[in-house]
Amino acid sequence: MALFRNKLLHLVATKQVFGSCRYATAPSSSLRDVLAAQIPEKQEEVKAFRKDHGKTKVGEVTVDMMYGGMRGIRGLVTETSVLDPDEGIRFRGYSIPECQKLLPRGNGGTGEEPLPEGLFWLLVTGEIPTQEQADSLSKEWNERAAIPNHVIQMLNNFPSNLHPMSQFSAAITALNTESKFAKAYADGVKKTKYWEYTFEDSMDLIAKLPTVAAIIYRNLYREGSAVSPIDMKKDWSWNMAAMLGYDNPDFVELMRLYLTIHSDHEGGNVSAHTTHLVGSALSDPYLSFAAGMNGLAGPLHGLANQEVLIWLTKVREQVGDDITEEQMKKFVWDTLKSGQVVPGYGHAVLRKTDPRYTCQREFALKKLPNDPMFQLVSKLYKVVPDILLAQGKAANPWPNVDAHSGVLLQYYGMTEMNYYTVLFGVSRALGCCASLIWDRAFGLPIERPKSFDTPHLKKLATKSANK
Ligand code: AMX
Repeated sequence: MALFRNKLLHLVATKQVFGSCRYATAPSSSLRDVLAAQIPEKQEEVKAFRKDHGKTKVGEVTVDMMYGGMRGIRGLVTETSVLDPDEGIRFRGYSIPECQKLLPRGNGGTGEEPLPEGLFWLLVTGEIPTQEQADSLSKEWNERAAIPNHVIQMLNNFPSNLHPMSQFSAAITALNTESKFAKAYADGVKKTKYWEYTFEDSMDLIAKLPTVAAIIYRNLYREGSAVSPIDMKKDWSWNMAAMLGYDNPDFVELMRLYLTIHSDHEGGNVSAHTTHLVGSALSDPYLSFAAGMNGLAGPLHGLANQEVLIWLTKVREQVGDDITEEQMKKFVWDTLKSGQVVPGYGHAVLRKTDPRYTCQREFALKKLPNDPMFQLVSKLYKVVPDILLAQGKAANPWPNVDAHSGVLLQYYGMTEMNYYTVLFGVSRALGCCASLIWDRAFGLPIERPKSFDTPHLKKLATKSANK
């Protein structure tokens, strides 16, 4: 019976039963079932592709690329999203404005922004979910949200000077007592079943993160006050806002937008790549994602959102809100001359304003047009790109996602800048986990690129140049 059901689901998913009519019956509201139906087809597709093109060259590697952070090397397969230098991110082919338009909405906010549940469904399956499918994920995550006592105790025992990101990463590592993948592996599960346990762990991990994040927040900034229990009627973002102690419907909506847009940025960024790399050793999803979070905690990556607010606060303290364009320019130049980067500007791949910046700016224009900090961010947008161009170093003078996010959070009362990267981390779990599931479905091997020392590389380069 189960076999027949899986076969039928497969036929429905591959449209062999109902032709162009996508769902002649109600679509399955189980993400696992939809995925289970897709995987065999995708495995066959990749197998055939590799058979035809396994030896086809798709790029080259130069010496500069090797010393230059592997920039531009085509070396990873990530199904969930692709980043275009000019256009920005597309999640499974959909731009951010398209996601804002097409993905299901939630209750309890203002209904303007998409549910991250819908985005996760899209990242995993490549399909825009129905409202029912997105709601089923909210329900499932609520059911999986409980975290074990040893993690709560560990968080409660951390000293207040331990950075929230260190607490977050440590808690995720310790959550691996719950890993179904690790247990199944120890029990000798077959490789073809790895994805199922990775899926289970991913769903559990995503479900548990808002509670972990809320405990850290309350311990550090709300005198250790108790986190309210998960409300089964609320979605993931709404529950998180409530657990953090924020009930403004606009903040709930902001959380939905925030958790959607920070989720994924193709495979090469530090957090996604690290999660994938560590996962390739078959470390369970908790260990893999915790490693990714240690990368997100770097100031050139996710910590930049904290750095931006610290920097903006300095501007306000030293010059005030009525800062002129000339004063602003001087402040930016002083930052550069002191050898620091302008946080929130530049990107390794993007060459235009980050659409994640743009959609946050649109949110701000609607909800907080007169906020002094937002005005400051807008003034910066006018002066920084020209200065970075004049300095002539940064390949991309335009703002990235981190230039804007802190400003929105502080407006609703979340002024604790050190905490901002934790929210980024909660969101990034969606992309990293969706990718891990497909890594296991494709049976990708342990990652192990070849490295050389400089003498070997010189020999290789000379040989290549003399050919
Ligand atoms: N301010 C000052 N200098 C900058 C700069 C900025 N915002 N962005 C790049 N540069 C400098 C680099 O430091 C580098 O200088 P160097 O030659 O002296 O080492 C030079 O310009 C060339 O760098 P690049 O090729 O343009 O960038 P990259 O790919 O090496 O690095 C990034 C990309 C994001 C790390 C860099 O632009 C940066 O440091 N930006 C500020 C920090 C930030 O906002 N990070 C968040 C990025 C998004 C994210 O991951 N969350």
